[in-house]
Amino acid sequence: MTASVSAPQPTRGKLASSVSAEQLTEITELFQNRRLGYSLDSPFYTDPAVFALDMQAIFGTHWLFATSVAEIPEPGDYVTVDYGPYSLIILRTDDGGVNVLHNVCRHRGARVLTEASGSTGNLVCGYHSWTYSPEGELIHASTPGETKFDKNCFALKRAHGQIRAGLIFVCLAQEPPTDFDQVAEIFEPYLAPHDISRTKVAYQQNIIEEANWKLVMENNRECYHCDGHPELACSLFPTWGLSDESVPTHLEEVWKRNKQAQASLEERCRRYGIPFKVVEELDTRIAGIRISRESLDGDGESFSPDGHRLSKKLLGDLRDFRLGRCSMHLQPNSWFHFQSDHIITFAVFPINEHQTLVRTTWLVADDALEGEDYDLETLTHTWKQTNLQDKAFVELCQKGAASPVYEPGPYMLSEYQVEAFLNWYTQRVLEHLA
Ligand code: 3BY
Ligand code: FES
Repeated sequence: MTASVSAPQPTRGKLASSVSAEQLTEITELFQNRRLGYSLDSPFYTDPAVFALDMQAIFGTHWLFATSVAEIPEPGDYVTVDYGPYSLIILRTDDGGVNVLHNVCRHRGARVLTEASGSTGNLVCGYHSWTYSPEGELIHASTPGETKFDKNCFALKRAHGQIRAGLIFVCLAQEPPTDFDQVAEIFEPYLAPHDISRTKVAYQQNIIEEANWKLVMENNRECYHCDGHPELACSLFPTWGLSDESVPTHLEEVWKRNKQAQASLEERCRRYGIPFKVVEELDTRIAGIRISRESLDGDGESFSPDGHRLSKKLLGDLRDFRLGRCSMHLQPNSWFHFQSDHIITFAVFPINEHQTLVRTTWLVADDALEGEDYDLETLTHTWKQTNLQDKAFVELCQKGAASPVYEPGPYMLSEYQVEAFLNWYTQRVLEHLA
Protein backbone atom coordinates (compact mmCIF):
# COMPACT_ATOMS: atom_id res chain seq x y z
CA MET A 1 0.00 0.00 0.00
CA THR A 2 1.48 3.34 -1.01
CA ALA A 3 1.21 5.77 1.90
CA SER A 4 2.10 8.78 -0.19
CA VAL A 5 3.96 9.67 -3.31
CA SER A 6 5.32 13.19 -3.28
CA ALA A 7 4.57 15.03 -6.50
CA PRO A 8 8.02 15.36 -8.01
CA GLN A 9 9.40 18.22 -10.00
CA PRO A 10 12.11 16.94 -12.28
CA THR A 11 15.59 18.14 -11.44
CA ARG A 12 16.88 20.25 -14.29
CA GLY A 13 20.38 20.65 -15.61
CA LYS A 14 23.20 18.17 -15.81
CA LEU A 15 23.82 15.39 -13.36
CA ALA A 16 26.05 16.17 -10.45
CA SER A 17 28.99 14.19 -11.80
CA SER A 18 30.06 13.85 -15.38
CA VAL A 19 32.40 11.54 -17.26
CA SER A 20 34.37 12.50 -20.39
CA ALA A 21 33.56 10.87 -23.75
CA GLU A 22 36.95 9.15 -23.83
CA GLN A 23 36.51 7.71 -20.36
CA LEU A 24 33.03 6.59 -21.33
CA THR A 25 34.33 4.54 -24.28
CA GLU A 26 36.91 2.84 -22.08
CA ILE A 27 34.37 2.19 -19.34
CA THR A 28 31.80 0.84 -21.81
CA GLU A 29 34.39 -1.69 -23.00
CA LEU A 30 35.09 -2.63 -19.41
CA PHE A 31 31.41 -3.44 -18.89
CA GLN A 32 31.05 -5.25 -22.21
CA ASN A 33 34.12 -7.39 -21.55
CA ARG A 34 33.17 -8.41 -18.04
CA ARG A 35 33.97 -12.08 -17.46
CA LEU A 36 30.88 -13.89 -16.14
CA GLY A 37 31.35 -15.90 -12.96
CA TYR A 38 34.30 -13.76 -11.88
CA SER A 39 34.78 -10.76 -9.65
CA LEU A 40 35.06 -7.42 -11.44
CA ASP A 41 38.14 -5.79 -12.89
CA SER A 42 39.99 -3.37 -10.66
CA PRO A 43 38.64 -0.06 -12.11
CA PHE A 44 35.09 -1.02 -11.10
CA TYR A 45 36.24 -0.65 -7.51
CA THR A 46 38.92 2.02 -7.78
CA ASP A 47 38.24 4.41 -10.69
CA PRO A 48 36.50 7.72 -9.84
CA ALA A 49 35.03 7.77 -13.37
CA VAL A 50 33.28 4.42 -12.79
CA PHE A 51 32.02 5.79 -9.49
CA ALA A 52 30.63 8.87 -11.27
CA LEU A 53 28.88 6.56 -13.72
CA ASP A 54 27.50 4.45 -10.85
CA MET A 55 26.04 7.64 -9.41
CA GLN A 56 24.26 8.40 -12.67
CA ALA A 57 23.29 4.95 -13.89
CA ILE A 58 22.43 3.33 -10.56
CA PHE A 59 21.92 5.89 -7.80
CA GLY A 60 20.57 8.60 -10.11
CA THR A 61 18.15 6.22 -11.81
CA HIS A 62 16.78 3.46 -9.56
CA TRP A 63 14.65 3.22 -6.44
CA LEU A 64 16.90 3.32 -3.37
CA PHE A 65 16.22 2.38 0.22
CA ALA A 66 16.68 5.43 2.46
CA THR A 67 15.07 5.06 5.87
CA SER A 68 11.87 3.87 7.56
CA VAL A 69 8.86 5.52 9.17
CA ALA A 70 10.25 4.49 12.57
CA GLU A 71 13.01 7.10 12.05
CA ILE A 72 10.58 9.89 11.17
CA PRO A 73 7.36 8.98 12.99
CA GLU A 74 5.84 12.49 13.37
CA PRO A 75 4.98 15.23 10.85
CA GLY A 76 8.02 17.50 10.51
CA ASP A 77 10.51 14.75 11.41
CA TYR A 78 13.27 14.45 8.85
CA VAL A 79 16.47 12.64 8.03
CA THR A 80 19.13 13.73 5.57
CA VAL A 81 20.87 11.08 3.48
CA ASP A 82 23.70 11.34 0.97
CA TYR A 83 24.28 9.11 -2.05
CA GLY A 84 27.66 10.15 -3.43
CA PRO A 85 27.25 13.79 -4.50
CA TYR A 86 23.48 13.85 -3.88
CA SER A 87 22.06 15.01 -0.56
CA LEU A 88 18.37 14.56 0.23
CA ILE A 89 16.00 15.72 2.92
CA ILE A 90 13.32 13.13 3.69
CA LEU A 91 10.55 14.82 5.60
CA ARG A 92 7.40 13.30 7.09
CA THR A 93 4.27 15.19 6.08
CA ASP A 94 1.05 15.95 7.96
CA ASP A 95 -0.82 13.32 5.96
CA GLY A 96 1.65 10.54 6.86
CA GLY A 97 3.51 10.65 3.56
CA VAL A 98 7.01 11.86 2.74
CA ASN A 99 8.49 14.79 0.87
CA VAL A 100 11.88 14.18 -0.67
CA LEU A 101 13.79 17.39 -1.35
CA HIS A 102 17.28 17.96 -2.67
CA ASN A 103 19.29 19.45 0.19
CA VAL A 104 20.77 22.16 -2.03
CA CYS A 105 19.74 25.76 -1.41
CA ARG A 106 18.44 27.53 -4.51
CA HIS A 107 20.34 30.68 -3.55
CA ARG A 108 24.00 29.65 -3.67
CA GLY A 109 23.79 25.95 -3.12
CA ALA A 110 24.52 25.58 0.58
CA ARG A 111 23.26 22.49 2.37
CA VAL A 112 19.96 23.64 3.87
CA LEU A 113 19.74 21.11 6.70
CA THR A 114 23.04 20.08 8.19
CA GLU A 115 21.95 17.57 10.84
CA ALA A 116 21.51 13.84 10.11
CA SER A 117 18.02 13.99 11.60
CA GLY A 118 15.66 16.27 13.48
CA SER A 119 12.27 17.89 13.45
CA THR A 120 11.41 21.11 11.66
CA GLY A 121 8.58 23.32 10.45
CA ASN A 122 9.94 25.45 7.65
CA LEU A 123 13.43 24.76 6.35
CA VAL A 124 15.84 27.64 6.87
CA CYS A 125 19.17 27.77 5.09
CA GLY A 126 21.87 28.79 7.55
CA TYR A 127 23.79 30.93 5.05
CA HIS A 128 21.43 33.82 4.11
CA SER A 129 18.24 32.53 5.74
CA TRP A 130 16.26 31.63 2.64
CA THR A 131 13.26 29.82 4.06
CA TYR A 132 11.36 26.96 2.43
CA SER A 133 8.05 25.31 3.31
CA PRO A 134 8.02 21.54 4.04
CA GLU A 135 6.95 21.16 0.38
CA GLY A 136 10.11 23.00 -0.68
CA GLU A 137 8.50 26.28 -1.82
CA LEU A 138 10.64 29.34 -1.18
CA ILE A 139 8.46 31.32 1.21
CA HIS A 140 10.90 33.92 2.48
CA ALA A 141 14.07 35.56 1.20
CA SER A 142 15.11 39.06 2.26
CA THR A 143 15.36 41.00 -0.99
CA PRO A 144 16.39 44.56 -0.15
CA GLY A 145 16.30 46.70 -3.31
CA GLU A 146 15.41 43.76 -5.62
CA THR A 147 12.66 44.43 -8.10
CA LYS A 148 12.65 41.39 -10.37
CA PHE A 149 12.92 38.51 -7.94
CA ASP A 150 10.25 35.82 -8.30
CA LYS A 151 10.29 33.45 -5.35
CA ASN A 152 8.22 30.92 -7.30
CA CYS A 153 11.21 30.14 -9.49
CA PHE A 154 13.40 29.03 -6.60
CA ALA A 155 11.71 26.11 -4.86
CA LEU A 156 13.92 23.30 -3.59
CA LYS A 157 14.18 20.58 -6.22
CA ARG A 158 12.19 17.48 -5.49
CA ALA A 159 12.82 13.78 -5.91
CA HIS A 160 10.37 10.90 -5.80
CA GLY A 161 9.60 9.17 -2.54
CA GLN A 162 7.28 6.46 -1.37
CA ILE A 163 6.50 4.47 1.74
CA ARG A 164 5.98 0.74 1.28
CA ALA A 165 5.34 -1.46 4.32
CA GLY A 166 6.89 1.30 6.44
CA LEU A 167 10.13 1.41 4.43
CA ILE A 168 10.95 4.66 2.65
CA PHE A 169 12.35 4.57 -0.86
CA VAL A 170 13.58 7.46 -2.99
CA CYS A 171 14.29 7.85 -6.68
CA LEU A 172 16.32 10.69 -8.18
CA ALA A 173 15.32 10.04 -11.79
CA GLN A 174 12.78 12.20 -13.58
CA GLU A 175 10.94 9.04 -14.64
CA PRO A 176 11.41 6.29 -12.04
CA PRO A 177 11.47 2.68 -13.22
CA THR A 178 7.94 1.34 -13.00
CA ASP A 179 8.42 -2.25 -11.89
CA PHE A 180 9.16 -1.20 -8.31
CA ASP A 181 5.39 -1.26 -7.71
CA GLN A 182 5.26 -4.94 -8.55
CA VAL A 183 8.25 -5.63 -6.31
CA ALA A 184 6.64 -3.73 -3.44
CA GLU A 185 3.52 -5.86 -3.94
CA ILE A 186 5.75 -8.92 -3.52
CA PHE A 187 7.35 -7.81 -0.25
CA GLU A 188 4.44 -6.06 1.47
CA PRO A 189 2.64 -9.22 2.64
CA TYR A 190 5.91 -10.59 4.11
CA LEU A 191 6.66 -7.41 6.06
CA ALA A 192 3.15 -6.31 7.06
CA PRO A 193 2.84 -8.71 10.05
CA HIS A 194 5.88 -6.98 11.63
CA ASP A 195 4.21 -3.54 11.27
CA ILE A 196 7.09 -1.07 11.15
CA SER A 197 4.67 1.78 11.87
CA ARG A 198 4.38 0.42 15.43
CA THR A 199 8.14 0.18 16.03
CA LYS A 200 10.77 2.60 17.31
CA VAL A 201 14.49 2.94 16.77
CA ALA A 202 16.41 1.18 19.53
CA TYR A 203 19.82 1.88 18.04
CA GLN A 204 21.52 3.05 14.88
CA GLN A 205 25.09 2.31 13.88
CA ASN A 206 26.91 4.25 11.14
CA ILE A 207 30.14 2.71 9.88
CA ILE A 208 32.34 4.12 7.18
CA GLU A 209 33.93 1.24 5.33
CA GLU A 210 37.09 1.92 3.32
CA ALA A 211 35.73 0.10 0.30
CA ASN A 212 33.73 0.62 -2.86
CA TRP A 213 29.96 0.25 -2.35
CA LYS A 214 29.83 -2.78 -4.67
CA LEU A 215 32.27 -4.71 -2.46
CA VAL A 216 29.98 -3.98 0.49
CA MET A 217 26.97 -5.33 -1.42
CA GLU A 218 28.86 -8.35 -2.77
CA ASN A 219 29.94 -9.30 0.73
CA ASN A 220 26.35 -9.24 1.95
CA ARG A 221 25.19 -11.53 -0.84
CA GLU A 222 27.10 -14.61 0.30
CA CYS A 223 27.80 -16.63 3.42
CA TYR A 224 30.87 -18.43 2.06
CA HIS A 225 32.77 -16.20 4.51
CA CYS A 226 30.40 -16.84 7.45
CA ASP A 227 33.04 -18.79 9.42
CA GLY A 228 34.30 -15.28 10.01
CA HIS A 229 31.09 -14.45 11.92
CA PRO A 230 31.20 -16.56 15.12
CA GLU A 231 28.42 -14.55 16.83
CA LEU A 232 26.11 -14.69 13.81
CA ALA A 233 26.77 -18.40 13.24
CA CYS A 234 25.13 -19.21 16.62
CA SER A 235 21.70 -18.43 15.18
CA LEU A 236 22.15 -18.09 11.42
CA PHE A 237 22.63 -21.54 9.92
CA PRO A 238 26.07 -21.53 8.25
CA THR A 239 24.50 -23.39 5.34
CA TRP A 240 23.00 -20.21 3.88
CA GLY A 241 23.26 -20.19 0.09
CA LEU A 242 23.93 -23.94 -0.17
CA SER A 243 21.71 -26.57 -1.77
CA ASP A 244 21.39 -30.37 -1.48
CA GLU A 245 23.92 -30.56 -4.29
CA SER A 246 26.50 -28.13 -2.92
CA VAL A 247 26.47 -28.86 0.84
CA PRO A 248 29.96 -29.99 1.95
CA THR A 249 30.41 -33.14 4.09
CA HIS A 250 31.36 -31.25 7.26
CA LEU A 251 28.04 -29.35 7.11
CA GLU A 252 25.75 -32.32 6.45
CA GLU A 253 24.59 -32.57 10.10
CA VAL A 254 23.77 -28.90 10.40
CA TRP A 255 22.13 -29.01 6.95
CA LYS A 256 19.73 -31.71 8.26
CA ARG A 257 18.99 -29.68 11.39
CA ASN A 258 18.35 -26.63 9.23
CA LYS A 259 15.91 -28.54 7.03
CA GLN A 260 13.95 -29.80 10.03
CA ALA A 261 13.81 -26.31 11.54
CA GLN A 262 12.68 -24.91 8.18
CA ALA A 263 9.89 -27.50 7.85
CA SER A 264 8.61 -26.68 11.32
CA LEU A 265 8.83 -22.92 10.62
CA GLU A 266 6.84 -23.32 7.42
CA GLU A 267 4.20 -25.31 9.25
CA ARG A 268 3.78 -22.46 11.76
CA CYS A 269 3.68 -19.87 8.98
CA ARG A 270 0.88 -21.78 7.26
CA ARG A 271 -1.02 -21.86 10.55
CA TYR A 272 -0.72 -18.09 10.98
CA GLY A 273 -1.16 -17.25 7.29
CA ILE A 274 2.31 -15.68 7.09
CA PRO A 275 4.10 -15.90 3.72
CA PHE A 276 7.43 -17.73 3.73
CA LYS A 277 8.24 -18.93 0.19
CA VAL A 278 11.42 -17.81 -1.52
CA VAL A 279 10.90 -15.21 -4.24
CA GLU A 280 14.18 -14.65 -6.00
CA GLU A 281 14.32 -12.16 -8.85
CA LEU A 282 17.68 -10.58 -8.16
CA ASP A 283 18.73 -9.98 -11.75
CA THR A 284 15.55 -10.69 -13.67
CA ARG A 285 13.79 -7.46 -12.69
CA ILE A 286 14.68 -3.80 -12.82
CA ALA A 287 13.96 -3.63 -9.08
CA GLY A 288 15.82 -6.81 -8.08
CA ILE A 289 14.59 -8.63 -4.98
CA ARG A 290 15.06 -11.77 -2.91
CA ILE A 291 12.69 -12.41 -0.03
CA SER A 292 11.99 -15.47 2.11
CA ARG A 293 11.36 -16.55 5.65
CA GLU A 294 14.13 -18.71 6.99
CA SER A 295 14.58 -20.67 10.19
CA LEU A 296 17.12 -19.69 12.82
CA ASP A 297 19.12 -22.17 14.90
CA GLY A 298 18.54 -22.93 18.60
CA ASP A 299 15.23 -21.50 19.81
CA GLY A 300 14.65 -20.16 16.31
CA GLU A 301 13.47 -16.74 17.50
CA SER A 302 16.22 -14.18 17.08
CA PHE A 303 19.93 -13.41 16.55
CA SER A 304 21.14 -14.37 20.04
CA PRO A 305 23.69 -17.00 21.16
CA ASP A 306 20.90 -19.55 21.78
CA GLY A 307 18.41 -18.22 19.23
CA HIS A 308 16.16 -16.93 22.03
CA ARG A 309 14.23 -13.65 21.77
CA LEU A 310 16.15 -10.40 22.34
CA SER A 311 13.10 -8.29 23.09
CA LYS A 312 10.15 -9.49 25.15
CA LYS A 313 7.61 -7.56 23.07
CA LEU A 314 6.29 -9.15 19.88
CA LEU A 315 6.02 -6.89 16.85
CA GLY A 316 2.72 -5.98 15.21
CA ASP A 317 0.00 -8.54 15.72
CA LEU A 318 2.36 -11.52 15.78
CA ARG A 319 1.42 -14.22 18.27
CA ASP A 320 4.51 -16.42 18.15
CA PHE A 321 8.18 -15.64 18.78
CA ARG A 322 9.40 -18.64 16.83
CA LEU A 323 9.25 -17.19 13.33
CA GLY A 324 12.92 -17.25 12.29
CA ARG A 325 13.83 -14.29 10.15
CA CYS A 326 12.21 -12.81 7.11
CA SER A 327 15.20 -11.89 5.00
CA MET A 328 14.96 -9.38 2.16
CA HIS A 329 17.66 -8.31 -0.26
CA LEU A 330 16.93 -5.40 -2.60
CA GLN A 331 19.13 -4.12 -5.38
CA PRO A 332 21.06 -1.89 -5.31
CA ASN A 333 21.66 -0.79 -1.73
CA SER A 334 19.84 -2.66 1.04
CA TRP A 335 19.08 -5.79 3.02
CA PHE A 336 16.80 -6.48 5.98
CA HIS A 337 16.10 -9.01 8.72
CA PHE A 338 12.59 -9.12 10.18
CA GLN A 339 12.26 -11.24 13.34
CA SER A 340 9.24 -11.55 15.62
CA ASP A 341 10.88 -9.35 18.27
CA HIS A 342 12.95 -6.86 16.27
CA ILE A 343 13.81 -5.66 12.78
CA ILE A 344 17.20 -4.70 11.40
CA THR A 345 17.51 -2.51 8.30
CA PHE A 346 20.78 -2.04 6.43
CA ALA A 347 21.28 0.86 4.02
CA VAL A 348 24.38 1.43 1.92
CA PHE A 349 25.34 5.01 1.05
CA PRO A 350 28.31 5.34 -1.32
CA ILE A 351 30.63 8.23 -0.43
CA ASN A 352 33.25 7.94 -3.18
CA GLU A 353 34.93 5.11 -5.08
CA HIS A 354 36.72 3.83 -1.99
CA GLN A 355 34.45 4.74 0.94
CA THR A 356 30.94 3.67 1.85
CA LEU A 357 28.64 4.46 4.75
CA VAL A 358 26.76 1.41 6.07
CA ARG A 359 23.83 2.36 8.29
CA THR A 360 22.29 -0.35 10.45
CA THR A 361 19.11 0.37 12.40
CA TRP A 362 17.56 -1.86 15.06
CA LEU A 363 13.79 -1.45 15.53
CA VAL A 364 11.75 -2.83 18.43
CA ALA A 365 8.05 -2.62 19.34
CA ASP A 366 7.20 0.98 20.19
CA ASP A 367 6.05 -0.04 23.67
CA ALA A 368 9.20 -2.07 24.45
CA LEU A 369 11.16 -0.58 27.33
CA GLU A 370 14.93 -0.54 27.30
CA GLY A 371 16.34 -2.30 30.36
CA GLU A 372 13.05 -4.07 30.97
CA ASP A 373 11.98 -5.64 27.68
CA TYR A 374 15.36 -5.56 26.00
CA ASP A 375 18.97 -4.88 26.84
CA LEU A 376 20.48 -2.61 24.19
CA GLU A 377 23.93 -4.19 24.29
CA THR A 378 22.55 -7.72 23.95
CA LEU A 379 20.06 -6.70 21.26
CA THR A 380 22.73 -5.20 19.03
CA HIS A 381 25.72 -7.42 19.82
CA THR A 382 25.51 -10.02 17.03
CA TRP A 383 25.11 -7.60 14.15
CA LYS A 384 27.48 -4.99 15.54
CA GLN A 385 30.16 -7.66 15.63
CA THR A 386 29.14 -9.04 12.24
CA ASN A 387 29.26 -5.58 10.67
CA LEU A 388 32.75 -4.95 12.01
CA GLN A 389 33.92 -8.32 10.70
CA ASP A 390 32.35 -7.54 7.30
CA LYS A 391 34.01 -4.12 7.30
CA ALA A 392 37.39 -5.80 7.75
CA PHE A 393 36.67 -8.27 4.92
CA VAL A 394 35.61 -5.69 2.37
CA GLU A 395 38.51 -3.40 3.27
CA LEU A 396 40.91 -6.25 2.53
CA CYS A 397 39.24 -6.68 -0.88
CA GLN A 398 39.48 -2.95 -1.64
CA LYS A 399 43.21 -3.08 -0.89
CA GLY A 400 43.54 -6.11 -3.15
CA ALA A 401 41.57 -4.53 -6.00
CA ALA A 402 44.02 -1.61 -5.97
CA SER A 403 47.06 -3.91 -6.34
CA PRO A 404 48.76 -4.05 -9.75
CA VAL A 405 48.66 -7.87 -9.59
CA TYR A 406 44.93 -8.14 -8.83
CA GLU A 407 42.89 -10.07 -11.35
CA PRO A 408 39.26 -11.17 -11.12
CA GLY A 409 38.78 -14.50 -9.32
CA PRO A 410 36.02 -17.11 -9.70
CA TYR A 411 32.79 -17.16 -7.69
CA MET A 412 31.82 -20.46 -6.05
CA LEU A 413 28.32 -21.99 -6.28
CA SER A 414 27.26 -20.54 -2.93
CA GLU A 415 28.21 -17.08 -4.23
CA TYR A 416 25.55 -17.12 -6.96
CA GLN A 417 23.84 -14.09 -5.42
CA VAL A 418 27.04 -12.06 -5.71
CA GLU A 419 26.98 -12.91 -9.39
CA ALA A 420 23.28 -11.94 -9.52
CA PHE A 421 24.09 -8.56 -7.96
CA LEU A 422 26.79 -7.93 -10.54
CA ASN A 423 24.54 -9.10 -13.37
CA TRP A 424 21.92 -6.64 -12.19
CA TYR A 425 24.48 -3.86 -11.85
CA THR A 426 26.18 -4.36 -15.22
CA GLN A 427 22.84 -4.72 -17.05
CA ARG A 428 21.55 -1.48 -15.55
CA VAL A 429 24.73 0.43 -16.40
CA LEU A 430 24.82 -0.94 -19.96
CA GLU A 431 21.16 0.07 -20.43
CA HIS A 432 22.06 3.54 -19.21
CA LEU A 433 25.03 3.78 -21.57
CA ALA A 434 22.91 2.62 -24.50
O1 3BY B 1 22.73 -10.48 5.84
C1 3BY B 1 22.33 -11.33 5.07
O2 3BY B 1 21.39 -11.07 4.37
C2 3BY B 1 22.99 -12.69 4.94
C3 3BY B 1 23.32 -13.26 6.26
C4 3BY B 1 24.77 -13.35 6.32
C5 3BY B 1 25.30 -13.01 5.03
N1 3BY B 1 24.21 -12.67 4.19
C6 3BY B 1 24.08 -13.53 3.06
FE1 FES C 1 21.13 29.34 1.18
FE2 FES C 1 22.26 31.70 0.61
S1 FES C 1 22.97 29.71 0.13
S2 FES C 1 20.41 31.30 1.67
